[in-house]
Amino acid sequence: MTSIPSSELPSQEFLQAFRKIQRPFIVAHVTPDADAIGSALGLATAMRDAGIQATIGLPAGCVAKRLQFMIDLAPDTPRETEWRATGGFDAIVVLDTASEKRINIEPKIELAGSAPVFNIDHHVTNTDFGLHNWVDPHATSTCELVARLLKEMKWPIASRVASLLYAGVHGDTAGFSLPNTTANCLLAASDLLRAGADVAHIGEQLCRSQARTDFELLRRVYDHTCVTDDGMIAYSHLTHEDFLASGSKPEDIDDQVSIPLALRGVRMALLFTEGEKGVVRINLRGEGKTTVVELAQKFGGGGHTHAAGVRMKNKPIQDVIQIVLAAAREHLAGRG
Ligand SMILES: [Mn+2]
Repeated sequence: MTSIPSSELPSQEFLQAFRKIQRPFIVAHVTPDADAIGSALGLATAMRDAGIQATIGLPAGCVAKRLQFMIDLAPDTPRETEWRATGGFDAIVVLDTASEKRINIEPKIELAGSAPVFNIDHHVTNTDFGLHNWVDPHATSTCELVARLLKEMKWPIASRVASLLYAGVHGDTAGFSLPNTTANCLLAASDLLRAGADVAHIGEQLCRSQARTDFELLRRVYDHTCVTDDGMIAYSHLTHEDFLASGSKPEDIDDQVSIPLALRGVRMALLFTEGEKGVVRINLRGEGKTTVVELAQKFGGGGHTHAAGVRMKNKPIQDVIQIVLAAAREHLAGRG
């Protein structure tokens, strides 16, 4: 019988400092996904349940329609739309965010004064920007890390917190189906179920609750999907006009790259979207042994080994497609 390796915990120094927090301001990354929302709102709610005055920072209008259900799981957890120097916060906890420039609150933390920054993340490209850093690139999700942290702190996990964290683990593993899925992640999910995570509700909300506008956007992703002659790379795009015509917003782009990735034999999928005029976002996914983070970094982006992202400004979307596709071919051929 193989034993399951114990999950990594933060350093003792991190834990000691974390235990002293009384009034944290908790933030995550721009265009928050299920893991960003789940970890930030889950941790804030759990800390409040433990008697700590936690507040989450979340700009107005940044949550995708399909993830609004997560906010509704903990509607009473206090939220601020921007950093308030007058908030009297004694710590800033940054979750699921690879670098300071990706923080989802203005102004960025360098303006926040003397409060220490705790950086909890699983991005392999994390820059260790905090005073206290806990980065575990082997974790599926930041929600998995928060679940470990809550267990270590011996704080109770209420069912709504369990649901928030479960949603993040589900989101970052595409329902426990990506190569990042580990035995430890399934154990963490099991703990969350025991704590009352509502699997059916989360599954329905994440997988079977598309708004008509999102459905219309997906139709266009299918319609625009192309495959390279060798069948290795599938890619699609959404122009700014596609967003306007479908009634969708930039924050509604989440995992639509899974559509080109779903084609048999495809090793890499790319989705190019111009939700915001003049800015092309690229979502990259690798299947099996194909990693994409190096390709993303080549264009100034980052993320995880098999799931990464890039933003490119002031270039027509068709030019961006040609440039990135050429680099993707090189990368797959082992020359990139
Ligand atoms: Mn994540």
